[in-house]
Amino acid sequence: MLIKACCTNSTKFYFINKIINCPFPRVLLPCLLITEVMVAVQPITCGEQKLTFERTLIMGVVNVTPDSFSDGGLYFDTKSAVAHAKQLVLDGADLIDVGGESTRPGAMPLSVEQETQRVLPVVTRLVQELSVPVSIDTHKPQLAESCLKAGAHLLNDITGLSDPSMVALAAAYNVPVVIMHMQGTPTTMQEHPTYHDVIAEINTFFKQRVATARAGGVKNIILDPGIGFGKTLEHNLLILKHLDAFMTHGWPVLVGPSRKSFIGMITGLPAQERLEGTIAAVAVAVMNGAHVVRVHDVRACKRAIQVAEAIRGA
Ligand code: HH2
Repeated sequence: MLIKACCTNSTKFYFINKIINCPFPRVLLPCLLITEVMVAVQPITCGEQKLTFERTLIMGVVNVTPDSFSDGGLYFDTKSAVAHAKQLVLDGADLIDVGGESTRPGAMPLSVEQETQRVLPVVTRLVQELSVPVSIDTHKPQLAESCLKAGAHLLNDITGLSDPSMVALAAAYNVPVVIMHMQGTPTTMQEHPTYHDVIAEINTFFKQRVATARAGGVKNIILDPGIGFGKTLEHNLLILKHLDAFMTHGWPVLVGPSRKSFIGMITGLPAQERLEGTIAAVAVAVMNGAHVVRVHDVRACKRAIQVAEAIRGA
């Protein structure tokens, strides 16, 4: 059922079929305002491949950094980063996302030269040696262009295309872009995240950035509400609970809860011990329609996704 009904609060969505089947008196139905039609997403062309989203896809994370919040230093040299990416593909990753700059809260920006030195050799090898699309996690146009020239298939921009050069690059190289929402910058984003209505405000951001990207010639877009990027614990929980509210733009939705601090706030556990919390968040995301999940623990999440999808499809 693709038509959605919406109550006065934009965060409260109900599928009409659920309402009709439920014991609420039918007289309530006219009170509901049908505001949005959920559009089935089109396949996205990614290099030679088409991502069809018939199931939730897995984006495996490769951090070529000394300081990432959960795996900093583990894959800092090209050899171990490439080996790790290959293992993630064997584990079930549908895409690989390569990043060279940590975006953990409080992180200081890196120069484009340093970031390029870290990721370009990795991306260059992965596009030749992997069977899945390779994404570059950067907001710096100079690095993005070097990676696109080397054959990268997708741009993952945590600043949501705030730099117009990123729009121009995605259009010129005809690659899909992940438009992620963030309030503030990684250095300051967790100081005082404030929203009147987090879901509505992210949707407004998506509307604006999608319009800019489309006007600039970008053909394929993936939307990401940006778990942990200028969000409190409550904001992150609401985003996961109401993930389907972001499906109304007609573009696939990606979500990245993996090992993030909101899981630590709930469980009291450090980043290396957040696998079970990650799996719970991924299962909820799948139930709420996530098209792509960005995770570190691909094998375990793949198994959890298979079960969540079977339940969703029952
Ligand atoms: N999260 C991180 C980095 N990039 N990109 C998207 N689209 N969505 C996310 O949620 C996202 C992202 C942070 O995770 P990680 O890369 O593991 O950590 P670090 O930034 O410390 O390297």
